[in-house]
Amino acid sequence: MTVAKPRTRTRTKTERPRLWKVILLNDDFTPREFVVQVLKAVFRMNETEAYGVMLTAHRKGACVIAVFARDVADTKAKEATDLGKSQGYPLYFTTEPEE
Ligand code: TYC
Repeated sequence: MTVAKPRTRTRTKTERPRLWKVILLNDDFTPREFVVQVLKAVFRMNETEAYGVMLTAHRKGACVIAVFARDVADTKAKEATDLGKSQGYPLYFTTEPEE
């Protein structure tokens, strides 16, 4: 008697963890130059990159800054938001998962 060997194999899928976007939100009070300083300090941007991101958020209401692992995104968003808060500004960074 011939016994057919099963031809299906089970593969363990390890999906990569999703990356999280850090998003800068515009407000009417934080000085432009302060936003640029925070972007340079927390996200290691140069003047040109930081100015461009600040201007996009200013004009469009929000701007995606970068993507990180979730804990890094959350930590950086909080650190940057806290820098604004320490100077009395409502500057706000939020995070959301990439699709
Ligand atoms: N809109 C602010 C102003 O006119 C500057 C600003 C830009 C604030 C971007 C926040 O995410 C921001 N002073």
